[in-house]
Amino acid sequence: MDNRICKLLDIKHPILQGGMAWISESTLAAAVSNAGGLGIIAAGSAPYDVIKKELRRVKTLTDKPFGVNIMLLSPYADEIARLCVEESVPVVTTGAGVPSKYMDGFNAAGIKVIPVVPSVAIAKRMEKIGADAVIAEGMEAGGHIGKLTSMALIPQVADAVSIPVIGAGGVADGRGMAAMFMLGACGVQIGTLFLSAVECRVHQNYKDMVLKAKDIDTVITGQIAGHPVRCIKNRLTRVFEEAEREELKSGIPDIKRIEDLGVGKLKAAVDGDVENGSVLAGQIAGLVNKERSCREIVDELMIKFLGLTGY
Ligand code: TUI
Repeated sequence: MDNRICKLLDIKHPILQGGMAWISESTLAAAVSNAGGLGIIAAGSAPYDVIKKELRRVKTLTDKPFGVNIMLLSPYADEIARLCVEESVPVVTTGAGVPSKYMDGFNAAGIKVIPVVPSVAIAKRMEKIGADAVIAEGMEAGGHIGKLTSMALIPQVADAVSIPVIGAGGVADGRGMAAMFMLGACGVQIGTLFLSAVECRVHQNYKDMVLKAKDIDTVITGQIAGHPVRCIKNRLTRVFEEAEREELKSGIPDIKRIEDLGVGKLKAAVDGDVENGSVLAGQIAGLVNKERSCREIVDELMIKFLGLTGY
């Protein structure tokens, strides 16, 4: 396939697996890379040693390119960036910030840098600091999100930058992938669909919640604290809803109270407490109904995508 993302990353299919904190580890990343996409290990808020082990392991499981996602709000972001350089990771994606201070190190190590962006202005900034591509992520996505939908964001970013644009947020089949290409993307990043993969080692309770979710089952928590996070409705999201309503009514919202409600809650869900934890997932969860291997997922995405676009 004559595609800018495949050429840039030396991969067969223009499909990146989302870097989902606590979830995207070496087994999942290697399975996606072996299927011809780009598997990504999410550093999340894990320290150097944990991710070093994951990097060593992924290299034993695949000889294909893979990536590391650095969550820039992590207290360990500096050491994870250094680790990526030391280990000559082929690709780094970033989330929740601008990776300016790491760019010299990444460039010197020949690492391809692909930040996630929620707006045109931030996409332009990423191009200016030397990003190789951007992932424009619509608010349909799971986890920490921006304000714009994929439909509005992706064509505007595609017009504003010259580097390749990867579309994320709302893709779980070949139709969604084709739509992203119509909007100007030349690759997709997919998270929620890979939660259902056989090789995804998230707790079965989390997987089942995604598999059972319907179209209207995700909500956004933490909006008034300035950290909007999309997750599947459960006891915790109802607690958030009530607390946010109370704080807004008070006139002087206690932001810390809202922020504290989310602390440690993703790990709780990943470990199986899907009622009191944050079950991060995108709006497309309603389309994800069966567990399959990463190879089956990637192959089906590509067959449908190619059938629709005639690539
Ligand atoms: O990062 C994500 N999704 C995530 S990260 C996560 S774990 C977490 N932990 C603590 C607090 C919050 C989340 C769960 N889900 N997606 C990529 C993403 N990046 N979405 C939005 C952005 C973003 C936002 C602002 C990227 C750059 C940006 O720049 C603003 C600036 O000036 O720093």
